[in-house]
Amino acid sequence: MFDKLDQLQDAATSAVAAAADEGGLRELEVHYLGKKGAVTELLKGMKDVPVADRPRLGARANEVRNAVESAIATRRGALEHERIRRLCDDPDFDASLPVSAPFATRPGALHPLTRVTAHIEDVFRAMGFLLLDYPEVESEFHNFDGLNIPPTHPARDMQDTFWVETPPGQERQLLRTHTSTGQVRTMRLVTPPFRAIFPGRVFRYEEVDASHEHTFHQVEGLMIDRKVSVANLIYSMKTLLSEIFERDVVIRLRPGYFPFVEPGFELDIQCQVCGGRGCSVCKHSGWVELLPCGLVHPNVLRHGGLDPSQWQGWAFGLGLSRLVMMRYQIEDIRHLLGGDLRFIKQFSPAAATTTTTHTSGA
Ligand code: FA5
Repeated sequence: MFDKLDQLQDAATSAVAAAADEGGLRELEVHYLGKKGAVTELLKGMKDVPVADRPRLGARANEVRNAVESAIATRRGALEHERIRRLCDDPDFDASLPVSAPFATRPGALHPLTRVTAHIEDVFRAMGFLLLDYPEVESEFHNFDGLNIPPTHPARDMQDTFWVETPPGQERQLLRTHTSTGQVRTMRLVTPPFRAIFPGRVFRYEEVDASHEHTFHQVEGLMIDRKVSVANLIYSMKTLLSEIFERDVVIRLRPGYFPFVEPGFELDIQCQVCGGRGCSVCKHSGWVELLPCGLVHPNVLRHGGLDPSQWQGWAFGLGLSRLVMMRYQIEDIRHLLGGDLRFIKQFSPAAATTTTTHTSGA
């Protein structure tokens, strides 16, 4: 068997090296490596080999397969090279001619989520914020307990969770339901005072509609200092919104409940898709929940290793996907991650100046 494998490798590599064109090469590939190819056929004889020799034989068969595969790749490259050389030598071939329509390279467009994220990062970097990145698969502690949400707390039901299978005895893992997972991480990582943002993808096991996705994006903001105020928080959020929208947008602030802030607020924006008249995005209310925020709860500071009598903080959790919808008047959140290129193409630099409502078919 070992001799047969040696012979097979020699025969295959010589035949491949002599293959005259791509068609011949493909035939050899099938002949030697295909499902019913020579290597597989030879291995059928494995059952007659003593059990002790089988692992060595298997390893040798893999070597032969790899050697033939690599010979084919080398020959394919050489044939392609020859083909291009022949083309270039052809006096009728003009490499400077423009490419005809179906083959022309089309300029790409940045996804609106990418554009707005980059813009937000610029705005906050200019205000001295750190830019941090945290895992999407998270511990239960960083997503819940560290944020003052113990297992029995009803707030856990506010965010339906995708749990990750975890071996018994290990801390439970999940797909983070919000970017607030970075709060305790940052407090433990960076010496205060500091300010930071952490944008990212989050996941929730919930029903999808025009304004709810199971996978969406948020940007968390966190500032820790000796003395921080709600006024400072509101200033940062207003700066963000005026930079992104480049015009005044109508907002409203109302009390909001989150176990990890006290007091907590909800900042809503007037729906930019319908101008506040009511549509499926704002559930006919004229308002879209965008930017919950508040002063960091003392228990969260403690989990972060900070003494609440010395340090204070504020935090916000921007609904980035919804901000993008408002910014570009996108009437259904499902377009964002739907992968339809007709949608993304509308955001090419030339198309970005339009103010029409964006749909996947336009
Ligand atoms: C949170 O996720 C909190 N972590 C926010 C926070 C951070 C509060 C810091 C206080 C301090 P909420 O579940 O409301 O809160 O989500 C925040 C924002 O994400 C919402 O205002 C909304 O804009 C967006 N959002 C929530 N669920 C979805 C969804 N299914 N699809 C798209 N966007 C969503």
